[in-house]
Amino acid sequence: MTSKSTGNYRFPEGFLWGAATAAYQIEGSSMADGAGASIWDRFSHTPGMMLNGDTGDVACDHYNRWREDIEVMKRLNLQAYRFSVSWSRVMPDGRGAINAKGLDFYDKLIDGLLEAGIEPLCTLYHWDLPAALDDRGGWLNPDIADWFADYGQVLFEKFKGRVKTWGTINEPWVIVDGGYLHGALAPGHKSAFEAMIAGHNVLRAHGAAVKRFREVGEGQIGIVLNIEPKYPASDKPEDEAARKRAEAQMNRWFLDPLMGRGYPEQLKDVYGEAYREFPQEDFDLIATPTDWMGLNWYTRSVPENAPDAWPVRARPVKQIQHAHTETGWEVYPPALTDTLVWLHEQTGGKLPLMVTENGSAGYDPPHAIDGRIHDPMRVEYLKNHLKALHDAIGKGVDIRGYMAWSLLDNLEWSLGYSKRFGITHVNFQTQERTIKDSGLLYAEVIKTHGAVLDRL
Ligand code: GCO
Repeated sequence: MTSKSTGNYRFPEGFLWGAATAAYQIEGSSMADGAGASIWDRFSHTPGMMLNGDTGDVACDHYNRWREDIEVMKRLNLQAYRFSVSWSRVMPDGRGAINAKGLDFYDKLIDGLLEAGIEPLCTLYHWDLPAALDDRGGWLNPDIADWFADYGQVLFEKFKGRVKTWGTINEPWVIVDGGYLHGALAPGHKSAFEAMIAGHNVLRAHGAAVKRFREVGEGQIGIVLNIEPKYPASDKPEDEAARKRAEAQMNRWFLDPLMGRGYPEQLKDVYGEAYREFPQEDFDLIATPTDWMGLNWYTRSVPENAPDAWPVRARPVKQIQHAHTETGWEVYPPALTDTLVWLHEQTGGKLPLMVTENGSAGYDPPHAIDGRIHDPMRVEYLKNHLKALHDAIGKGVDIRGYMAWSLLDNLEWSLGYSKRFGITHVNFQTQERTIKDSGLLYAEVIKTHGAVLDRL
């Protein structure tokens, strides 16, 4: 508060700086100590589903190296760490019996973080559904709302007073679009009929967990959405209609019902005969008020009308004037500002927001060179997105924190280890960690509350 820096990019007092990961992407040892399999264990062991046949069997070996990883977090000056719990580690069958050793892993991790002065932000679900629940229909089974709330209760009670900020579900859209509509992610289904139902049950499960949290939990709870803003490709009416369909299918499908507005009308046009009506009581459950919302943000898109692109009938136009990351995603930082302003408006202007993921895949080498990893593209990306984030705060958006994706290079889902998003490099042969140039910059940003950005 008494700092002398008057830099434009100084962030508000109490702004929380951290980094994020997800269980299956980093932990490894997914079957250790009595854990049950998840749909990602199954999917990654199904030939042809993963690039290069990669699996999460070892990943970053975080299950064994979490102490070392907390040391990395300290060197990065992190104030917070967003991680997810593997449901089937804690409840091998997804319901019923608790695996004490699995729960103990997170118990120790949380204590270790608190000891290091790092605030744990806990996500209940980051895509690794217990395989035993998938055998009962997974997200297609309406009972999953209760299973999820019961699982949540185990964590709410166990970590009460230690975890203060909770996230229910990470990116409903990706769970459904990847897992049930296009099939590129576990469980690998391809059906619009299923997607409508799975999406609805993901939202119901979120609502049921929030309700349960109010009964037995303590702290703040919210959901984490990925929003990729849709910019106009032209002023042709058919492109504007395509833009609206894309926005409805990717962003408003989940945001609107959470805000009590039901499904956006364009969803009917997208899903046609697969579109379903659901009872009002479901929508009431889904709109159970939360304390905050997380935004995962990577890029924007510029969709044009494309009648053959199933089912949205829109296809992004490549913006060749801008850089693209290694995943082919356009680098366009002003869209982060726009998205935060939009989300602030869409959520009624009162819900605190947090950027729960933001980052980029770059062309990093497999091993450190002279003890360093130079990642100039990621440095640029980080710097410019932090400035864009600051601009949104300047426009009056209530943003409480920023979690870089990711603490570590890790398993990028079906792309395996081919894409590196870390601010810390992982040598997957030796498991050696090296903080990248982007991580060094981030540590400096945290130390100076953003003021270092004035010079960059
Ligand atoms: C996500 C994902 C991460 C991905 C990242 C990069 O929540 O989108 O949670 O798991 O690794 O987004 O694609």
